[in-house]
Amino acid sequence: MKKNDSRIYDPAVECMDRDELHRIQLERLKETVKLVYDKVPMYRERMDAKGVKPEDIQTLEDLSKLPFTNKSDLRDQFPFGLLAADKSEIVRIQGSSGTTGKPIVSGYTENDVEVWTEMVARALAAAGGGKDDIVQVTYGYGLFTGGLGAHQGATRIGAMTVPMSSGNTQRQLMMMHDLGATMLCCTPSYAIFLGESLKELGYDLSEFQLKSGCFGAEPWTEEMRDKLEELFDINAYNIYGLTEIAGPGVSYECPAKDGMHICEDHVIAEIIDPETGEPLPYGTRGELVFTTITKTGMPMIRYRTHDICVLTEEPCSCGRTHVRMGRITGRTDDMLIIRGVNVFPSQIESALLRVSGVAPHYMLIVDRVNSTDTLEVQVELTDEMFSDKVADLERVRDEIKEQIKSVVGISATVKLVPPKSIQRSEGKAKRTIDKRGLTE
Ligand code: DLL
Repeated sequence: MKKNDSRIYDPAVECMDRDELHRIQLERLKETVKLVYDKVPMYRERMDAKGVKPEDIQTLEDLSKLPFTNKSDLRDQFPFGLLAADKSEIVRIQGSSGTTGKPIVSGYTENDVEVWTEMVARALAAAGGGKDDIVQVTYGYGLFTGGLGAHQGATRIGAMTVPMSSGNTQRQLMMMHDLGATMLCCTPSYAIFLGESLKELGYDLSEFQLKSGCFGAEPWTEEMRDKLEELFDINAYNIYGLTEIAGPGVSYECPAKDGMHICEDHVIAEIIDPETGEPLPYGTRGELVFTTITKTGMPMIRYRTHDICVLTEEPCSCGRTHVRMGRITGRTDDMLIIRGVNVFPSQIESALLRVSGVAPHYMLIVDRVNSTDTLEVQVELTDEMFSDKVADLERVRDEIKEQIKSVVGISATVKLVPPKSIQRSEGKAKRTIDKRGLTE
């Protein structure tokens, strides 16, 4: 593994005394609560319903008096219902998958883009990034926050930024080799695929300059870290984030590689019991909840991420004082992340419903073959279709594939199965079999 030349981007903030940090958090929390109460009808109505006024927030513990926010709120308020700023102040829209075919979107003011940029700059510096680096950004550019987020952070640290976006493996490797990229930002699964392709295409690793990578947007494991560090001879760092809060950089790993520091001067993290909604102490596994305290476009109050992890307040050997979150070990909902794309079974269902002749009985089988996620969608035929000609069945299969691609944005293998062959469940239908072993 290459030498670790990690830096602390903003020591005054990242290594701040925790009492001082809490003081800043409280001040910012009060401002944010007042802002949403004044500007966002949904928050005002919910706070009124709970009998909470902005003045009731006097300590950080008072946060638990506030109502939760969910992905469904972003869907219901789509596209601009949750804005706390005037639309004319919004300079960017980013988005991610919702539970239906429509994405959920978040609006950013200039301030929000700045805050987010700073978060990613911290992550890249922690991974050794600086002005002498060449950062290859292989996250997708577009509504997805990966590409533009990493791009902004890399530009901020003064690195030479290479906006490759995702896909086209041969071209990625050629550029990485010819430009001498020193850092790579992409999903961990694609990074493994790139590393394996590098070998297969006969490249000599000693001709590459790569020293580290910031990998995230999907769950991964320590085994994958070992593999990546070996394949590229680099330091592989985890980076976490979500569109609703900012994008990548909400938390990031330092050289201790023992959890991701949360940018606590910009967000307050809680762990709650997903069943009861009660806050849980540090060290207990539960659902991660974020409240933004510096966002002005679309602040989020107690946003339930559905990601399961543990928070620790234990001091870190790197000197940063912000709490760390462990790897995401599961979700409390049925969201899958396939090739870095968030996929809800309900989206597949709505794609199937657009095709006549198929029953709404289906099963998603997710696997990882040669380091690439695969999705097989097994779809039950109706009795009428079952007796149809092969050509007709092929047409149905192609149509399903097309609809899935258009609704979900990823390609799937479609397998038509006989009527009544997919097991019926008495309770909540089990729609997915995930064979990747990434979550508990
Ligand atoms: O995935 C933002 C991002 C881009 C993070 C690039 C890191 C790197 P969304 O598309 O909104 O945003 O998806 C957010 O992805 O709630 C987690 O379930 C999952 N996720 C993100 N990072 C990690 C990670 C981006 N490091 C959802 N480990 C989150 C595990 C992750 N899961």
